[in-house]
Amino acid sequence: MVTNSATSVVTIERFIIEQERLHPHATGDLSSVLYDLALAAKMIASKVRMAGIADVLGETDHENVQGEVQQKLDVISNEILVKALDHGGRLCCMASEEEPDLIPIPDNFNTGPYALLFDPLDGSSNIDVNVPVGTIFSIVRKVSPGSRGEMMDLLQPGLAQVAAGYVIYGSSTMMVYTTGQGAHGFTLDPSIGEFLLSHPNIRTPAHGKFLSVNHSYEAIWNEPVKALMRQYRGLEGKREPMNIRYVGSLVADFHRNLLAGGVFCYPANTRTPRGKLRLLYEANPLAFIVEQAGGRAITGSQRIMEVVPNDLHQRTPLYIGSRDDVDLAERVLAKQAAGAAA
Ligand code: AHM
Ligand code: MG
Repeated sequence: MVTNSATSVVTIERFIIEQERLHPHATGDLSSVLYDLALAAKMIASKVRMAGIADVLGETDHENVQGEVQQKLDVISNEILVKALDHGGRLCCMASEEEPDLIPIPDNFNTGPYALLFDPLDGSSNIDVNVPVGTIFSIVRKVSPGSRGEMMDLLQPGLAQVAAGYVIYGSSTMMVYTTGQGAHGFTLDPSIGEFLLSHPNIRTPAHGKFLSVNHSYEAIWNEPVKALMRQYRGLEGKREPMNIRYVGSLVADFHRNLLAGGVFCYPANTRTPRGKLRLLYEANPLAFIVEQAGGRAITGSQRIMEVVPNDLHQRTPLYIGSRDDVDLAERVLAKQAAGAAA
């Protein structure tokens, strides 16, 4: 039988161009940023693949007379992203989990109409034990008056995002992104070095079976959160118990639940009263993706993408995933909060 598989192969570059054509006034600037991100993702993927070997080389370097110290992969990933994106003339500034302040575009490069925020290697503490890690990114339009970006460009609510996505470095490397027209997934074919469309228009199930939460914090959760977890686990209420699956690597937990259905929760606790995860480059981009896939993301009481940020590294509680499961969080947390206030 002769198959016509060649016509169904869509590279990420081709897909980005086709998406751009849906916007008659598109200039190509956003597409260029997305290409550069895909390139950076491939470079990071190749470094992550070498993690165990690189660690060995790092120790050797550490002992040599030149005193070269092996850089940790999260620092390397940060540098790859900055160097892949800073000279394209499409960005006015950047921000990274790895850097305390705004990352300016060097004076010798042109600037452009977008700002980029990213977590270069989320879950990097898992690398030593070969657990999936990821890159998360968010793109917003420049709103400041000058040509160089300012903090006001970075401190925009998630609803201002024009594109967002993540890359998971797992058993395969995948990039999932949205520009507001669905969430689409691409798998890296390492033999040709291309991301190929593998998951067009991802839809997350309305309710799922997976509950991702670090249950070891139970003693430091408040009562409403404990009550919610009892409901998810079928210990109270009429729900079927959910299966607990927690990698401890946000991208890996989120990705599994996006495809298979479920909810990821990182509630506030008495040790981290504002939650742990960062609003601008962890929660917001994943919220944009999950909403495009039919799911939801809330702080507990508010839609994540409506939160107005006031700090670059601001943290937020996060409940994200299948619509019905996040609805339950909203209902239980609101009811319990009302009860406590009465
Ligand atoms: P990081 O940005 O320092 O890597 O921390 C974020 C990670 C997430 O990937 C993960 O969901 C969470 O921290 C796990 O935290 P905990 O170990 O408290 O459950
Ligand atoms: Mg992180």
